[in-house]
Amino acid sequence: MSEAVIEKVDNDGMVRLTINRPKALNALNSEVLSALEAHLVELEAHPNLRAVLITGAGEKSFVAGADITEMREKTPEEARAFASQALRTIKRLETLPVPVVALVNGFCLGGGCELALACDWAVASDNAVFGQPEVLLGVIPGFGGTQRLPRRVGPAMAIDLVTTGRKIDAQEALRIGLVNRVMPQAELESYAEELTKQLKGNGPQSVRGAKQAVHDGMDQDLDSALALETSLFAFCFAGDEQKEGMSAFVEKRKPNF
Ligand code: DAK
Repeated sequence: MSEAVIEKVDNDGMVRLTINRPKALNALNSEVLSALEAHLVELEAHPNLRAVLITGAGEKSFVAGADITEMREKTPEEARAFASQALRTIKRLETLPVPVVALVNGFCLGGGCELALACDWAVASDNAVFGQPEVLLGVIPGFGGTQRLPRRVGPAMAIDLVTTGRKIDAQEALRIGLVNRVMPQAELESYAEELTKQLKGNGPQSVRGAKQAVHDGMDQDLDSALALETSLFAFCFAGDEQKEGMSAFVEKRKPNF
């Protein structure tokens, strides 16, 4: 498989994907998108997948956007095909049944910000820079930014960002809810380790169920979403995880999921 995306999987189903084009600040070209999609297709079939972390190679950039050089000469038909490939790939990431976390280690612009928005949450290094600067290039966000950004930060802030194209720092991204946490770049690795440890300690089916309830419920009215939660909650009692988790509590020991 192409080295444009590097995958590391541990024995417990924790996966790390690294967008690997550091000389171009990990800009998303067709090769990167194809490689990413190929990894995601494999991960969709992984029987014991627990979580996915996604980051960019090097210390300067998560992803500095779609590849402008590659896009420059595209016809409208080619632009549509490129956007379709990106939308499909990003959707695959978003709909993985396990938590997907962006470790944003620098520039997170345009398609990079849209990639981070498809993750369940994002954690940023304090040097990270966010933005949807497409209007500066004569286009609009094409990888879902106009739709996922307002859902995460609200329409007023989203329209501000997509029409001015202004860049914001990690602290502002934290304030508006674009990222969950900000930390020195040197601490991103220990965060990843801590998160991995934490998720490994939890019931794998419960973690999947909790994500599903939030995701699927967001698209429904409240009563339907609450009914969905009830079904998923009841389903927990059909498997071993609930018995082990609650027995471990009563027996004052750690659960063995
Ligand atoms: N594409 C291609 N190459 C890029 C790039 C990008 N997005 N970003 C950086 N690079 C390359 C630079 O060209 C440079 O390459 P060399 O000159 O060394 O060969 C190398 O990475 C290092 O970049 P800089 O020398 O510029 O580094 P600086 O630290 O000075 O500046 C920067 C870093 C991130 C501020 C700057 O590189 C920059 O402004 N980059 C562009 C950021 C950007 O505008 N991103 C959004 C791209 S547009 C669609 C509609 C829209 C879209 C897609 C589809 N459809 C409807 C189909 C648009 C999506 C976007 O993401």
